[in-house]
Amino acid sequence: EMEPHERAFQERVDAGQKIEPKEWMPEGYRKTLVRQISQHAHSEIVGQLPEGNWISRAPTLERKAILLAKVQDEAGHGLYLYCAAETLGISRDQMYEQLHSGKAKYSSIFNYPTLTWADIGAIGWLVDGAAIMNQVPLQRCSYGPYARAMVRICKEESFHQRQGFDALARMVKGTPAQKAMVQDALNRWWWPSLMMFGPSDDASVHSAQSMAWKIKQNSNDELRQKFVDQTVPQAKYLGLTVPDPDLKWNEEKGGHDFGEPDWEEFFNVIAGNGPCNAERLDARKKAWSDGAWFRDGLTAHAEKAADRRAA
Ligand code: FAQ
Repeated sequence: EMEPHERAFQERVDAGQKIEPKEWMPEGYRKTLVRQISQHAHSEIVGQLPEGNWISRAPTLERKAILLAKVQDEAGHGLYLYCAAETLGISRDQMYEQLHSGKAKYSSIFNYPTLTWADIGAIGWLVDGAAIMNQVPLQRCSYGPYARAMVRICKEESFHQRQGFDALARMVKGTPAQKAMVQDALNRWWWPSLMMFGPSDDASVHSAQSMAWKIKQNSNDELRQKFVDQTVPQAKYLGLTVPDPDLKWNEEKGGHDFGEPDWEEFFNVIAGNGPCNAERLDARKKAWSDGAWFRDGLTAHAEKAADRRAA
């Protein structure tokens, strides 16, 4: 029952060809990409806030320089991704409007507070670690501009992940209080990091279609499993305890069994009711209104320049 256009499109996707801007695509494909890429962009932009909170309080000049660079990278990723979404016919103003009105989501993880310096290490280690796990397969996404954006972004995320692990590796060798601070950070960030991969497969409304279109290559649960298997030995190396009593190695499946994230908490956070949702959105809305004079100035300048050219 597929239309000829749609069948030809699916055949190209199945053959592993990239779809490029302005080529014909099903409306649902375009909408799914706008949703996912814009949410991804918003995540990078909102994701600057929890870490930005610590730039002025980093413990050394070196750590401060590293954190500044990381947060700037995230701004770059956001702008890069907004550009990728714009190729699908949505404007940046429309995307901001969707973020500010609460219509567009951003990653649940950024609605948790950064209470200590160890949280900054934990974000690099766990949050960037989860982001890489999710984004490496997106480099093979069927939509060319998104796939290509992911290549550079993944390289930078690897640096972010290592700097976080390095910061924590230093702290766990410090005083007992420093080590306890790292364990506390792991306790608070572990489950929210697992939630970054989205709801369990049976509750994931978009996965089947997105996988058929090769926007996603793996299911949410597959990537969550890979993340647990990769991260548990790293926690062990740091001498930390993963806060999951059900966590154990399963020889038969060659992976870990682990507990169920608190899905009620997850759905509550993505509905806008997490610990920092209001604070994050207010910060973004304030940045938007504080920048109004600058946008107005740019527009006025562009209009004058156009008038001069016309005259
Ligand atoms: N948070 O049917 P599915 C970063 C929503 S990394 C909020 O499974 P899908 C780097 C989902 O949108 C973080 N909402 O959806 C960084 C949908 O709602 P909708 C950003 C979530 O799309 C590190 C509903 O639940 N990375 O920023 C979440 O097939 C450190 C049903 O879910 C990306 O965005 C969630 N965790 O799969 C920056 C990666 N999970 O839209 C700063 C690209 C699900 O119908 C510091 N995105 N939802 O209203 C993806 O891979 C996918 O969109 C998933 C969700 C896997 C997130």
